[in-house]
Amino acid sequence: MDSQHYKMNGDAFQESRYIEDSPNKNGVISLIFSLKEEVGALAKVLRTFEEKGINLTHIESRPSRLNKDEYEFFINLEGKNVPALDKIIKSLRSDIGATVHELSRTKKKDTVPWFPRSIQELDRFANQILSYGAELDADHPGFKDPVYRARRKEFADIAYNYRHGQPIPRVTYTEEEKKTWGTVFRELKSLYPTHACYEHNHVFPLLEKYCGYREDNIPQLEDVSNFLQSCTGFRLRPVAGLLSSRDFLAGLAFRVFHSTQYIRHSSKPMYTPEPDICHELLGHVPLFADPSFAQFSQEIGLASLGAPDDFIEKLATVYWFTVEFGLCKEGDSLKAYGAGLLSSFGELQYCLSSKPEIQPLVLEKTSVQKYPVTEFQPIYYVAESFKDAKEKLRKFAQTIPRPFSVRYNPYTQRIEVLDNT
Ligand code: HBI
Ligand code: NLE
Ligand code: FE
Repeated sequence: MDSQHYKMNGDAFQESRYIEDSPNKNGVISLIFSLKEEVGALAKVLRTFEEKGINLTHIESRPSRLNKDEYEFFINLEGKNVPALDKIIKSLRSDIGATVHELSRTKKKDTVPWFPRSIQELDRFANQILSYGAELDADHPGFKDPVYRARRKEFADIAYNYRHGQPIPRVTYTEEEKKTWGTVFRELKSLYPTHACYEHNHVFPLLEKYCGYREDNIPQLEDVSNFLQSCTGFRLRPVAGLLSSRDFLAGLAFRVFHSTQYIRHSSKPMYTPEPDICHELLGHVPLFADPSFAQFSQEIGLASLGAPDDFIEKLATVYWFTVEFGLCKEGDSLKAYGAGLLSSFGELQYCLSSKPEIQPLVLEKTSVQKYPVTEFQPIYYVAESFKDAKEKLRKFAQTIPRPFSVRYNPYTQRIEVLDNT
């Protein structure tokens, strides 16, 4: 994770009020490296530090205990320019053959976690997945099914190789996969008129008309992504597995939703703890076509950019109790708008029964609520409206300690950073 915590760099074309790399604020970095005893060996190394403008504040030497013909050098240096330092360490290892040990990199409080500034940079998340989509745990219903496992690997590879701007590869789903989809589709469709929120019911017929939403057809991510772009500018990109909350939420800031493409195992159609194509297409997609909901989702993403880890956890929890498992008021009744509810036949009925606890959405409380991830939720939070949820989120976002604010420029598809200090 450390290499991700770079000091923020202002872009060359931006005005000076934008955050610039500010020197002298980073911590001290300690290194030990060993060199063969040879005339000029140390001078050569020191020159590389000089060339990159890195200031050494301390140096000690001692004969190496491990290799008799080597000397070890202990140095402290100012951690101003971490990317340059990373290059030096790499070249010490490969060009000079030195052994380098990094002892400490004291992270200063004011370093901001790295975040993507342009939509293309979301490509970097592809190889940072927490669990590769093909690695199934022993308790996964597909764990002992070699055909299912091989299929999961195919989907993971599509996502792994995907780059921003490419069309999402179309998939020919098997008869078994289509049958699973058909079951989920049919059962859920019968519940939506009574259980789903207005917005979901409003968009669903359009998805049937334009995107091939049918009991006997699994829609293609590419078609759905194009449809969403025409509604709210949201787009899908395939993802090989679970992303960290930080990366997943960052996508939303660009109106990019990371979507799985595989389907749940045929033995458990009514509930799965993992996202799958049923969850994404039936749960998430209809809501991302709604302008007010799209705005709310993007603002969670914007609030997350460069936020400290504890706030990322809170925002992920807010995401969980809204986008995933949210209920909303409609007149005197409650409806589901959370995707985790709208894609689970079992939980969609349960959430509007008298069994679970229901609470109003209060972000100070909601953001610290503990929740299970592999069973029905014991508690749900009710939003007055998407507009109300968005206003609450904006207030909440103001409590995030960030020395800057962000806004998304849809013309350049870049995040603009405004310095608040
Ligand atoms: N990664 N691929 C993927 N899909 C998700 O729905 C997802 C994720 N990572 C984290 C996450 N969801 C949420 O639990 C929140 O932490 C944002
Ligand atoms: N439980 C949901 C379903 O069965 O569709 C998926 C939830 C993903 C967070
Ligand atoms: Fe989801």
